[in-house]
Amino acid sequence: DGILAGVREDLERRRNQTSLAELRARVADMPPTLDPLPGFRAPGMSIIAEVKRRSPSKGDLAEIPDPASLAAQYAEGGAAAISVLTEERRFGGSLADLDAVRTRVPVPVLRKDFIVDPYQLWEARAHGADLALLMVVSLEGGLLEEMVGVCREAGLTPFVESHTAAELELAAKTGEPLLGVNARDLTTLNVDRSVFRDLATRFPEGAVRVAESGVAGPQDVVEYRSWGADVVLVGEALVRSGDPRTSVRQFIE
Ligand code: IGP
Repeated sequence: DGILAGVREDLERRRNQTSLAELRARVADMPPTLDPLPGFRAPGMSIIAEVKRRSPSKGDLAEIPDPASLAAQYAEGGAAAISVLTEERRFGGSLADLDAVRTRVPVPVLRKDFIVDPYQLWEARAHGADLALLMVVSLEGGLLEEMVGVCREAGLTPFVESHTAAELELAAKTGEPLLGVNARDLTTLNVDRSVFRDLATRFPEGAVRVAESGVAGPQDVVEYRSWGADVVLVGEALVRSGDPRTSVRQFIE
């Protein structure tokens, strides 16, 4: 598939510049990661606010000259965590964005990318991430379990994303508590929030239920909450709002 081919090519280029051993040595000298789960489990709605410049479905979303400042405003508005899209070709992100955001916010930071190789997890950790996205659809044949194990070894909280009932079942089998359902179908790029509603009852007991994509305004957050979401991940609506701090605040209320 097109996105993954580019992701793998970019990853091999970076691997040639910085070895896994080098990354691991850097991580060994870093402070421990932040645990996002207490914030996500706190009463009321939690928001993961995303730094995203572009997307394959919408093209250019926003110029973000200073991702750290955007993230700081998200955190001031009360975001429980910040998501940073690091994929370069389709989303216009980078690991530099992750570094920048890490230095500016006190809340946990998620590396959002197409993560298919343990190298990317050590890289996430070395660049300050506390969480890493694991998409079930791109981690077949035991790779999901392996990647969950690498997350744990690196001190990262895995955030396991599904889009179908079959994927959510595989996600549940990992035993991980932080599970998301993306309302966007990544093959058609179509967003349908009822995908979350229909899967909401299939999360395992005790999981933190994250609804991803398709929030245009506070009423959509309220709807996701009525379907059982503990956390909502919002990108486009926040990067396009003129006032990200106030927007996050309105989404939580
Ligand atoms: C945010 P939105 O519709 O609020 O901009 O969506 C987020 O859910 C979306 O960026 C996303 C994503 C992904 C992007 C969810 N899962 C996996 C890339 C890869």
